[in-house]
Amino acid sequence: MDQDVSPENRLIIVSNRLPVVLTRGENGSWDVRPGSGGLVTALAPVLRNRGGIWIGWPGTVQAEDLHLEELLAEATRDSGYSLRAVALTEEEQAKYYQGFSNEIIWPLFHDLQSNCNYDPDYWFTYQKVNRRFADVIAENSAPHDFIWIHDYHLMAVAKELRVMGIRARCGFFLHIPFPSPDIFLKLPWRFQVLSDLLEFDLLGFQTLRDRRNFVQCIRALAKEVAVVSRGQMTTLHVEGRQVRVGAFPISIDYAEFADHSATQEVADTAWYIHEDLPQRKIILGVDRLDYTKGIPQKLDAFRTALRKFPDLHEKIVLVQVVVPSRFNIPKYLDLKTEIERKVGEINGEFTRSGWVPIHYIYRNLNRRELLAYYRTAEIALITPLKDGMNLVAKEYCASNLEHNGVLILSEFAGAVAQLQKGAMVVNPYDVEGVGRVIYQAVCMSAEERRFRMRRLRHSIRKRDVYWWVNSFLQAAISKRLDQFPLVEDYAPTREVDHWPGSVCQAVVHGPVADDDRPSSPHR
Ligand code: ADQ
Repeated sequence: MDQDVSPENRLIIVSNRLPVVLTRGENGSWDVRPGSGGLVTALAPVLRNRGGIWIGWPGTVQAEDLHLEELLAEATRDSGYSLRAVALTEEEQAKYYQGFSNEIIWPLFHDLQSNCNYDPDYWFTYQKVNRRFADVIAENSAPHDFIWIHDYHLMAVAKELRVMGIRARCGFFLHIPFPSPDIFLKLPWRFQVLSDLLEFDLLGFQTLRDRRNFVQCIRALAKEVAVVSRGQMTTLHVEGRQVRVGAFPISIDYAEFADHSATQEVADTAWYIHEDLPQRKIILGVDRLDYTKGIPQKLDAFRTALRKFPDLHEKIVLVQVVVPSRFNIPKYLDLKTEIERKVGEINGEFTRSGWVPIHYIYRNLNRRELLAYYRTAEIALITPLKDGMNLVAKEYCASNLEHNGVLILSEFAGAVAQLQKGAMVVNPYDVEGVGRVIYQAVCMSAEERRFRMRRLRHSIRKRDVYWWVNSFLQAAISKRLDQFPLVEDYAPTREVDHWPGSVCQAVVHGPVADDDRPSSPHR
């Protein structure tokens, strides 16, 4: 087995945001806290103790504001990896992050083209900022490192590295969906974005559907590229190079969710939640404030269920948690207003003494509260209009220790590919259909609930976040996670199933220490 521990064989993760949140206290001093959200949840545990580097934008601060390097070193003192900051001006943030990433690529790749704002200045700044990221990578990497770039904010980084003469292997994982050619063709910079992506050595997508969409775009727009598909992997032949393209469905640290949910503090919190809602079944929604998550449609479906099935009255409560996100973009503020108006209307129509049908929570929950809701809710209602994966669906199942929960899941969430056999799959646009499924879920027998939930938990346990990282690294560089150098001696291991079929080792970590969860760092 190749146990190459050369310091040059490190894993370098690059994402828009560093996995920390910096906030300024009242006395002007800075506080550094670990971040949360899909990407961090997935990657922080697996980098731990591996001497890698994470490169990203540190947050709201300007680089000159503080002793950034010192603070970042302090923040990762015990983490086993180091952080390097990419400094960005406010204008760059506005045009590259809010602009190109979140007003063009985000809506377009989620099939919501009418939400796009194709400002040419955004594209110009996007390229400039991708170059800045490439500069920081170039300063911090060595030829044999593996550079793993994350998400749609950084699609041009490999191209910029190649222009600088950096030849280190680069992989890219897209956390959001990749659209079909009909939609992708709308992008004014479609040729440049595709050719930038072709500079990576490995391209990873969430689902086979995303991979297929990407390959179809290549066939339509880059006719000189030869496409060879074999088994799970497609290989693109581009000017004498090979670019491999695969589907790697991201997942969660299943064991950590299951273990933490089993703790007394979570059980106590769950008990109090139900104690306050006696005789009610809790239907839980947990979504970032985002128009892709289908929150207004979900509320309409809930209203339909209450109108059509009066026997549900006083028996169910929808707890809708909305996690604040992207406040600077006007569409998000409009969405918040729309959600709050609908919640008010529905509660106004149905509330009676002792029963308020919707409990609306607009804030970050701490981890204990979130797990308590997962653990105690009888039904999870997860109905995005489109979603790369949706980790909440998997977290809910991992935390459902009593096997009595029902997962209602949108057919447009990436997670459905893996979870369709145990979940009740719905079309989020079909409010009557979702209303009916809510009713069926409430009436479902204990036996069927148990059968479905066992299936769901089994499939998530089998393909957890370690499986995901191992699959990607194996495809990228024929290396497993445990073949990266350790900076500490101890590393308890356990076996995980490995894609595409072999068995390998993954490190078992302690609970993620992020009790007070700030908003997602890469969002
Ligand atoms: P997101 O759009 O952020 O991620 P999701 O996959 O659901 O969506 O992840 C949300 C994360 O936030 C979960 O890990 C959850 O635990 C956390 N969270 C939820 N509610 C919270 C709360 N109230 N307080 C604090 N944290 C909370 C993007 C893509 C997804 C893809 C992920 C990972 O849009 O489709 O699944 O990346 O690739």
